Amino acid sequence: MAPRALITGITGQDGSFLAEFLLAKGYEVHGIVRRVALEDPEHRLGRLSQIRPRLVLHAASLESYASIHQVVAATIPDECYHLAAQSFVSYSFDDEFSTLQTNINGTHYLLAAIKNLSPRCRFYFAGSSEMFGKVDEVPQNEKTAFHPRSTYGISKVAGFELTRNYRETYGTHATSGILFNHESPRRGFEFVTRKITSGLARIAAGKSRELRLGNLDAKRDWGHAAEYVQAMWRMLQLDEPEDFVIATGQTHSVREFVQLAADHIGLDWEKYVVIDPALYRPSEVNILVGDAAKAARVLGWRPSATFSDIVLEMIRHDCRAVGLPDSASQPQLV
Ligand code: G4F
Repeated sequence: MAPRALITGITGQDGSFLAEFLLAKGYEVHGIVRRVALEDPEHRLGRLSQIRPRLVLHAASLESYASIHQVVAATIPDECYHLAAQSFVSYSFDDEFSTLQTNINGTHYLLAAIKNLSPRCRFYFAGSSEMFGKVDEVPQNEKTAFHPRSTYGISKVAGFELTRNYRETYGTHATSGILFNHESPRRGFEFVTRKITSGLARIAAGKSRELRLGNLDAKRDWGHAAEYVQAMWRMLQLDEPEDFVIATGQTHSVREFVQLAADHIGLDWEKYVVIDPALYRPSEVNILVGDAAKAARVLGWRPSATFSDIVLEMIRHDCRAVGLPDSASQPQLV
């Protein structure tokens, strides 16, 4: 019988890559989505359009234990990938309460439902490098202390601790992946990488005159989302659950990202990028760079996409989306 996976956050960047990956491996893939997504599939299920007929989608809310219980009871999954969250760090400064409530309770509800209804199910929690926050060592590994700088980071630390607690207390096969930033052309437009590539493409196409950004000096370890979801699956194949850092080990500033994307289309970015103090965060995570040696050793997982591969894939995609010819023949706008 095909193994059955349940994915929360299946409509997002990671969820859609993971669903494709698991289908290719012969899994029966179920996903939890909001009811509104089923009512407006064109807009809300866009990333799943190619695989939609092969998925079983369930309407439920991570804010309601009853609805989570119902889906877990109906599916009795072998593996559960909990990716859903309020995942935009900036928003967590605007609404601390809902970020904490949704992210912490959602994880707790799912763990409790699995413990009660499907105790042999293997559980993956999407931890985050934001848990490290104000880092006390570079690079960060599984032993680095957490010092989150936002309620988003705090909610992820709480989810990480809940996951560990279920593993130690109830024997749940529960794992946290501590994933550093991971991008692709499916990234949401609010995150800085996609904001940059879509914004520059619109400028190059004459559809926009400026790109407003915040802190260009922040440094992130950016990998490719399609590779990172494979690490999630590898974690759940271990006999004994353990936590893993997933990262490239390279860090680059937001400024470098802008520069490389703009260079690719021959745009003098300094003429178009406006620094907007309102986009600075009240507390910033200045530098993240991960050490994924444990993942390489235990999971045999290694990233292959480089920073420049990712930037180029995204800028080329967004240029095509606004009707520009492929990069080599971009107009020079300097
Ligand atoms: O792209 P970002 O919004 O991602 P951030 O905050 O690093 O978080 C992402 O990665 C985490 C770790 O894996 C995830 F847990 C989380 O869910 C999310 O996927 O911002 C990156 C950096 C920040 O330092 C920010 O201050 O870019 C800086 N930045 C500068 N200008 C901006 C902007 N970020 C955004 N979103 N928009 C700007 O205009």
